[in-house]
Amino acid sequence: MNQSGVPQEKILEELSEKLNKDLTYESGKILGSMCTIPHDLARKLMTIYLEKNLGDPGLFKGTQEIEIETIKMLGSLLNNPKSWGYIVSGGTEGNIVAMRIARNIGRTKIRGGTPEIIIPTSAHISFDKAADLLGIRLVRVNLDREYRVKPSEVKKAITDKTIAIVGIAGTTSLGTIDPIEELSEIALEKNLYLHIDAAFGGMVIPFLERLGYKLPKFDFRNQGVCSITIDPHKMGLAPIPAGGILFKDRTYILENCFEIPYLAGGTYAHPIILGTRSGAAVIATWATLKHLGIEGYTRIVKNCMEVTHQLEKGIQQIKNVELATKPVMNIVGITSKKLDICQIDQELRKLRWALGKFENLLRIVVMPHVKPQHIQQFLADLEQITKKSK
Ligand code: 0PR
Repeated sequence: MNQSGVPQEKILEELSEKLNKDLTYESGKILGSMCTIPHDLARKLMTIYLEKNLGDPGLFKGTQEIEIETIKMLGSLLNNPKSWGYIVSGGTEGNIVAMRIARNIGRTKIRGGTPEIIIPTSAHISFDKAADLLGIRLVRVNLDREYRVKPSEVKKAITDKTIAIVGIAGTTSLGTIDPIEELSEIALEKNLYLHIDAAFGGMVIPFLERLGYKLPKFDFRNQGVCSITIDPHKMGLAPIPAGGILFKDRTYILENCFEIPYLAGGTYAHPIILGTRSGAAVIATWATLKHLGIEGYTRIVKNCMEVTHQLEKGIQQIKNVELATKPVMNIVGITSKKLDICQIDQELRKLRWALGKFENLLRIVVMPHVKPQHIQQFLADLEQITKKSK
């Protein structure tokens, strides 16, 4: 820090220079992100209510009620009005919190040894973090040709140390949806905890269903599903930080809360990781969900799918690159049998296109900031690059 402080105008000048290096969503160049420009209403509310702290909800009872209402809205979207949960810092925290609850419930059943959870090989890195933090062993199960976990392999992977199964509704790399109905059957039969990571898909699939897409039931309609991660700060147009973790009902958390007795607002017991946390993000999420409603989100998802189909068709017309799989939501994987995908990515980056890069594919997430003209330009650049590559 400097001794005498710097005038505000100078700070703003310096900032604008520094932040010039950032890519912007408006430029259309950000094709590999699951985040986007938050809704205007959310932006406004974030600044107005910046000081609200849900780490001490007794001081902010109104904000706490708003969190409960937000969870109710997400719960009804996931077909369970009895859901109980929290707006958390993101999908990572949601998954870690769910794995902790699963471990605490499961470890009484396995009588010693390292608890195991079965995850698809497509699972997000947050499960590695959870396993490391919680002393859990991950058992990874392979995918079928459409990049969905194989229920028969899940069944085979179950041991007397298994405490939970994870299914994904909207995988990080390709947006595919695991056969959750079958996973639910297995979980019920074997009396195992089933967590669904719908961090991305949770704010997409319900609207695709309304648009007539035939997709597997991924939510609490399956009796075996115990918890779901669903992030408003991805396709929900909420500001960061706004993840969501929902449990089937309150009983899952009752025995698994940390109690903080000394708070100014009174005792608070909760099972999440953060202490001080943003009330403004919760208020902004509540407002965005309420304002857009089912119809608003359905429209947004419909637009994203139209752009997704434009991209899908465009890729099919470019020689030497292929779709990794037919997109099930607004995530598209590009692979190549002939060309080096890393090299293509490097060339795209020179033109400032920012895609996600996985082992053997490039990922595009067609978020609301990605418009038809951006895709048109991207496809033209990709075609040029593939012509030059060997
Ligand atoms: N579960 C799934 C299925 C995810 O895809 C992600 C994030 C998470 C959980 C964790 O969510 P948080 O990042 O909110 O903790 N997936 C993106 C990814 O890793 C996150 C992301 C977002 C990456 C924006 C880049 C980016 O620009 O690809």
